[in-house]
Amino acid sequence: MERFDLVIRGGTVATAADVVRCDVGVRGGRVAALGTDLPKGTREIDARELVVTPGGVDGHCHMDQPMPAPMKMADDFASGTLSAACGGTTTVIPFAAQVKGQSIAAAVEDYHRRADGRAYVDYAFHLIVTDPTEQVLRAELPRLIRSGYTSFKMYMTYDDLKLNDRQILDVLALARREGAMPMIHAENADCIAWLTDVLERAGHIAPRYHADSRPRVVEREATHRAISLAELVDVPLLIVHVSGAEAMEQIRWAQSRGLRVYGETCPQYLFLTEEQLAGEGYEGAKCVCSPPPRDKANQRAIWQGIASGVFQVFSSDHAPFGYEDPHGKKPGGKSVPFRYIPNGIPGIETRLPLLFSEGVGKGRIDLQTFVALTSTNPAKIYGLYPRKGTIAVGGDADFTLWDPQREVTITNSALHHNVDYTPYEGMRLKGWPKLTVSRGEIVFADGRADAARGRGQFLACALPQAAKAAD
Ligand code: DUC
Ligand code: ZN
Ligand code: ZN
Repeated sequence: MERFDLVIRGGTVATAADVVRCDVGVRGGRVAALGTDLPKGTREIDARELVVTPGGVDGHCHMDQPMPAPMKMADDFASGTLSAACGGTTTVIPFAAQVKGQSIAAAVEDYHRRADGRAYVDYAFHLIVTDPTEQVLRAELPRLIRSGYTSFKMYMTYDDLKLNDRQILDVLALARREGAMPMIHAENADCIAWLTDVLERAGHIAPRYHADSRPRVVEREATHRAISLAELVDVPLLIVHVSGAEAMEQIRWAQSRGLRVYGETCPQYLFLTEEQLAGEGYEGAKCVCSPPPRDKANQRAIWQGIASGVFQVFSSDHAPFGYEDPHGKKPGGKSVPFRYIPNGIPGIETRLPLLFSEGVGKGRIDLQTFVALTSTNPAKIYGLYPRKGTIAVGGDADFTLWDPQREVTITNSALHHNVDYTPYEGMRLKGWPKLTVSRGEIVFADGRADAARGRGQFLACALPQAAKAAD
C-alpha cells in the first residue's frame, strides 16, 4: 500500500455520528483510511491528547462584500480566511451580493476576482438576491444554480437589500423549481423604520437604542411570515441569525408541523447582551448587529434550542467593521446616530472555540452535536457534503485538532482578522484549536498560521438534498 502523506495518530475522532479513538490516514489531500495501528506516514501527528473534529464550515460570514461608501469591510479574503483557519474553520461561505439594478452574474464575477489568489482555506458563495427581475429569475439564477451557487439569502429589511412579500414568493418559487436552498433575514422593515424615527425624534440616537429599534416581536413577526411564505410555496427555508425565544418558537412550531424549516444561530446570541450596547460612550457600537443581542433569558432559550435540535447551524455572521475606523463603526471618522452604524460584529475565529468551551466543555451539548452544528449540517444544507463536513474515507482531509485542556483568554491582539476589536475580549475559554488541517496541509499550528495565500479553492455546491421537492 502506498505510504500515507500524513497520519494523525490516536486522537479522539468526533463526527456528527460517533466519537471513537483511532488513527486517520491522509493521502493526496483526502482521508484514505480510518483505523487503529495504521502504518507510518511521511508526516505524523501525535493526537493522543487531542480531539479531532472535521474542519469547521462557516455557513454565514461576510468578507470583502461591496458596501455603500464610506463603509468598507475590514477583512478581505486573505485576512478573513486566515482568521477562519486559525479558529479551526476550513470552509467559508460568504455572500456574492446583487446590487439593485445590476445582474447577479456580475456580482459573482466581481466576487471571484476578490477571492482569487487570496484565500487560505476553501470557499463557496451564497448569493444575495436584491432585485428579482424576470431576467434574474428566468435566466441568471437558474444558470448560476446549475453552476454551483445553490443557496441564496433574501432580506426582509435594509432599504438597499429588502424584498417585499411578493418578490420573496417569486424567489421561493424559483428555489423550488431549481432545488436551491433559500435563506432569509427575518426582521420587519416597516416596524424598524417607524421605531427608528420615533426614537430619533425623542433624541435617542446612542448605540444602545439600536436594540430598541429592533425588538424581538419585529423578528418574530417576520420569522412567522417568512415561514408562511415558504409553506405556501412548499419549499425549505433556513432562517438565519435567530436571536431570541419568540422567533425560535416560530421555527419550532414550523418543524413540529413537518415543514422543512431550518434555524441558524450565532455566538452573539449566546454570549452578548443588549446591555453591552449601552457601554461607555460610543463603545456599544462594537456590539451593533442585527438582529441585536438580547438578554440572559433569551441566551438561555437559544442554548435550549441548540441542545434540543431547533437549530441545525451555528455560524459566525462575521461582519468585519473596525471600531476606530472611518469605513466601519465611525463612518467618516465620527460617532454617528445608531441608524448609520454599520451592522455586524467580527467572530469568524472565535465561533468554534466559544461553542467548544461553553457548549461541549460545560456539558450543554455533546461533541457530536458540536460537529453537526458547526460543520456537518451546513455542509449538507449547502451541498458540500460529504466532501466537507465529516471525517470519512474519500472526503477532504480537513480537520481541527483541539487541545481540550488549553485555557485561553480571548484578546484581540491574538486574533488574525483585520478588525481592531473583538466583542469577546477578556472571555476565558477552556479548549482551543492546536492545529488546523486543510486538504491534508497543516495551515495553523500552535498559534501560528502557516499556509500559502491563495491555496484556498473555490467549491461549487451541489443541489442540497434538503431542498429536493417533496413531489
Ligand atoms: N446583520 C446582517 O444582516 N448582516 C451582517 C451583519 C448583521 O449584523
Ligand atoms: Zn442578515
Ligand atoms: Zn450576515
